[in-house]
Amino acid sequence: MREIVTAAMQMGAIQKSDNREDVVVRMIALLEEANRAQATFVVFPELTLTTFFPRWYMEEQSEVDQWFESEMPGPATLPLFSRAKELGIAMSLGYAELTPEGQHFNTSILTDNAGNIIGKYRKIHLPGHSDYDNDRAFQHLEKRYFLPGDLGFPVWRNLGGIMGMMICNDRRWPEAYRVMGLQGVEMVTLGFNTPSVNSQMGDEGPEQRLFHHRLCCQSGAYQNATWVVAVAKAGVEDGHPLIGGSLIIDPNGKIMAETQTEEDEMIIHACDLDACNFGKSTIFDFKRHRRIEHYGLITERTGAQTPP
Ligand code: CDT
Repeated sequence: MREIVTAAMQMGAIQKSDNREDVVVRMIALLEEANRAQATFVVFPELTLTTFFPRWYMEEQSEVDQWFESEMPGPATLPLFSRAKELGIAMSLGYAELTPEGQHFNTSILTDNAGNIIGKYRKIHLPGHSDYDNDRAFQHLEKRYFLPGDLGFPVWRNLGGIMGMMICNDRRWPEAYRVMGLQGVEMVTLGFNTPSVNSQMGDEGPEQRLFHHRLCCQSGAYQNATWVVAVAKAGVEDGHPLIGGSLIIDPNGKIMAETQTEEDEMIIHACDLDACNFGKSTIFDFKRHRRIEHYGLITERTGAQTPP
């Protein structure tokens, strides 16, 4: 057995007016709870430190930049890193990254249990749009505020296992899991901010949104024989609801734990990475069964083209 006691740290709503210091206090409270439950690895959501600001249309770059972190840890996040180090707890954490070169990314980092950052992933599948869209009930401006990630889908050895990260919309794309699956990934972490209603189809509410979310995460886990730990920022942010449904999913695609609220809520599971071995050596033994000579279109073509 190679068990990692893993906690999904769902965060409830963060309002526009909330500050990072207060959010970090909430995060440390969850960290203490995870420690009492003997977790050694915790996963926080996408853009953990602030409200989901891409719902707001902004024209001034200085206004946009206030939502970004130019250092990690920075003054507001240092207490979290210090406490995690004292407790020997490794973390996965999402935030908006502003690089020294002035680039903006939707980023997730991985730390070891001594508080060192050992991995960084920048969100590749950015949903939404770049310009104000009158036809939507609310905006989703990730394409305006972020560049597409430039680091690929790497994996890292941590806590005795092989770990990868993706962010929110990435979970809807099987390619993201598979690129990590081809590197032997045993646990994928992913944070999300998913609006409870489809801005382009009001009939699509939380039930359907949760269905699609579980469907993507469970199939990604099963088809790559990996644990998936999916963590929400949930609740109503300045009138805009986000789904909860944080999940810990085993390599068979089964949900082992799921949050029940849209508040700050921890769920925990002892994830045995050796449970990945059976799937990886049988039905999803990629080396024996994949037929890459037929997969060329996946990298040659972006959009669908129908036959004449
Ligand atoms: N944060 C994020 O990626 N949210 C998307 C919303 C898609 S609708 C524009 C998601 O896939 O949940």
